[in-house]
Amino acid sequence: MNTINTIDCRQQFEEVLKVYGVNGAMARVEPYGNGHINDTMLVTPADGRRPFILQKINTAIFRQPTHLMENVHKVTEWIRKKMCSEKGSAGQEALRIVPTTDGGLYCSLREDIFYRAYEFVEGVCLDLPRNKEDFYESGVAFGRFQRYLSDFPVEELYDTIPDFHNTEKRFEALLMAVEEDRVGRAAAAADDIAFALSEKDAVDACMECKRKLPVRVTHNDTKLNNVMLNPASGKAVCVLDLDTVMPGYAMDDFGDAIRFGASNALEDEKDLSRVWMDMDMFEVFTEGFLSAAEDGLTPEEIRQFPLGAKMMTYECGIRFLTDYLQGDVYFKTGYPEHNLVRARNQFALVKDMNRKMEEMKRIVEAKLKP
Ligand code: ADP
Ligand code: GN1
Ligand code: MG
Repeated sequence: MNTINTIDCRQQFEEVLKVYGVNGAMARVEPYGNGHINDTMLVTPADGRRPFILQKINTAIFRQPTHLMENVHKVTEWIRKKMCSEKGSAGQEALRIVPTTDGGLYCSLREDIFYRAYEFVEGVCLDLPRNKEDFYESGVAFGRFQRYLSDFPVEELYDTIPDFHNTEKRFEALLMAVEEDRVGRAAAAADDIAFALSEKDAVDACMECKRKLPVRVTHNDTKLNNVMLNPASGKAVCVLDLDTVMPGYAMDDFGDAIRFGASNALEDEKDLSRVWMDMDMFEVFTEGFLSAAEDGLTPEEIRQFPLGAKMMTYECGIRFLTDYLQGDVYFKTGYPEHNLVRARNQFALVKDMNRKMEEMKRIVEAKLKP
């Protein structure tokens, strides 16, 4: 849950809203969505103007918000053009930045305080798919995203978070956090740390595999709740959360989506007997993603999707664990053990994926075009 102390922030919101031509004293501003990173608000102006999304960018994580907004602007304009020229794209949207009154992409109050606004996209955003169709559609949305950007000049994008999906660097960060044990939590997480370390060979194999794959423009945060679905038709409307669009690997976009949406349970489910990968969900996502992206991907990239699923789940697990050991400085948390619960949950899923690896490979292989 996006918890923001709106009363404390009220004065700042009013200042920002003025830059967007809105009388903040009269507008309704409510925390919105379930993102772990930015402060997201739904703003409903009193003057009848359409509601919009206002986000305070997390500048502790995104150190160059101006670069980030340039990326988002370029990518959304590019996708919009592609949609216009493609038949069958009715009902699809690309995120639209609301400019400030003087045409800016963001509003900066101070060196480290950045806000940006997006037009509100109508629809439903889910933390768990309600059925196979939801997950299939999210696969279509991310597959399409991949295809629309397949000829975007990748060198034009900034790395908004360097080494974001460099699992080896994430592993090293975990080792450092264990060694430092800054807040004295390592003992409580000893078994979890041991599991993380036991997968070191998989980290090396994944790094080796990526060296042979093409670098693409990827989303890098392909959670189901970063896609908007049309509540009436169930079709994907829009891919959200473009902060991490940068050079990356298709296997990571595929994998991160499986990590989140093919799990039987929420990312922070404590009852680990409920945490396992649903192979039907795996299969429908593969179908949806490939139906929309396949022509732009090589068979070798597609063959690495099962490894992507496992490694993105593992990587997310070690990121949660590292954050727990560092005192919850990165992800938003709802209670003190939240990151540990999330890490255990992700590791339970990795274990299930290890058991199901051959089955995943068979499904993917069967979907490759002859
Ligand atoms: P975070 O980086 O913190 O995850 P997101 O950009 O994903 O932030 O936004 C958090 C949530 O807010 C999304 O999961 C979605 O529910 C909602 N949201 C974000 N942008 C929009 C938008 N333009 N229209 C409607 N809802 C949105
Ligand atoms: C964060 O921003 P959000 O909530 O969509 C994180 C992802 C993690 C995810 C885990 C910029 O995603 O990398 O996989 O939490 N985003 C960033 O739920 O770190
Ligand atoms: Mg998000």
